[in-house]
Amino acid sequence: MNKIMDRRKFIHLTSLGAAGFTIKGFIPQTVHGTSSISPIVVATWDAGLAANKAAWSVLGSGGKALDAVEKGVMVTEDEMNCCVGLNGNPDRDGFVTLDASIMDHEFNCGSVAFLERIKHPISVARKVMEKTPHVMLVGQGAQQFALEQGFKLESGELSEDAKKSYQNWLKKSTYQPVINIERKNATTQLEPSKMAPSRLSNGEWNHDTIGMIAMDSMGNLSGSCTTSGAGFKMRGRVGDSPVIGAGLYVDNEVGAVVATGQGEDVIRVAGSSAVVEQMRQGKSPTEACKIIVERILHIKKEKAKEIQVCFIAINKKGEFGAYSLHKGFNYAVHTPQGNTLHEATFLD
Ligand code: SD4
Repeated sequence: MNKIMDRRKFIHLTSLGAAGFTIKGFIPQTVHGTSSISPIVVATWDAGLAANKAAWSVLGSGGKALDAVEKGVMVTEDEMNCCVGLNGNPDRDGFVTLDASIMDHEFNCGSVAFLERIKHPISVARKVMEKTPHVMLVGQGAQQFALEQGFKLESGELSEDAKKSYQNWLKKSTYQPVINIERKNATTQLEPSKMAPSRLSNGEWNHDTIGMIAMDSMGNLSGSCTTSGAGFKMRGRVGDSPVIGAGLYVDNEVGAVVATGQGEDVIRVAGSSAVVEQMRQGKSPTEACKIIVERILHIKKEKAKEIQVCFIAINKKGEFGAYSLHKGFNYAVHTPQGNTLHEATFLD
């Protein structure tokens, strides 16, 4: 691994179509001496731009962070091809299985894992949080609960793209989870350790999760995370996204964090919770994310080359930050000034 490069690259995209502007962490403002705080929402990857837009329709009109983070990622669950929602790549047995979690400003949280044939796992996760005494439901039980709550059972048929990818994968299948090299040509067979997100043939990282964290005008934090997980994973495999403290964590006194990348390695260090704890010790969101990425590097050593892990974080002051193991992770930030895509600082 090379020395840490402390640079921040910035991609100038705004939903307003205006020239980009640099935001180095946004400090919430007191408006006219009231307690009104400027909201902020941050989401993983470039799909975060569209998700943020939907979240902003809630936050921008004074709505709750919890509603915003649900509504935001629902866009990605609907639209994303390959890796979030029912259009995602299947497991090695040909079934799409979904993981999602949500957490509010009062330590309420809910999640679903290994959920099949339900379009919006994030909304089922919210129902788990609000309607049950539990935090997590999985598999058939999660599906049964979703149906009881009025969710529709979808056909379970793979999308056209997913069918093609799966057919390609089957040709060489040795019945191991594989890295999803390219959507059009997802045939490369690698070891189980090399799962999502994966390197594309041009060396960039593929991505397959939407994570979102937000602060509303009351100063309350919430977060959400949803994914179809690693393509062609073992049947029953669950990643970090539905694991509270790993893929997502919110402590309203400190901050909110969400992870994307190789879930197994995020779970190993209780990633999102660990980042929150660093912020509690006074670290900035970026510093806090970096410390936990370094911890993963320390554990994985040479094998860190094969995986990607990324965190985004916001603190109670509305400052945001991100860090990834390798180049290529970007994230979207929506404030009252606009919706912008940023490239995260990375270790190597
Ligand atoms: C998982 N963390 O299932 C997810 C995958 C992911 O970008 O985030 N990929 O391990």
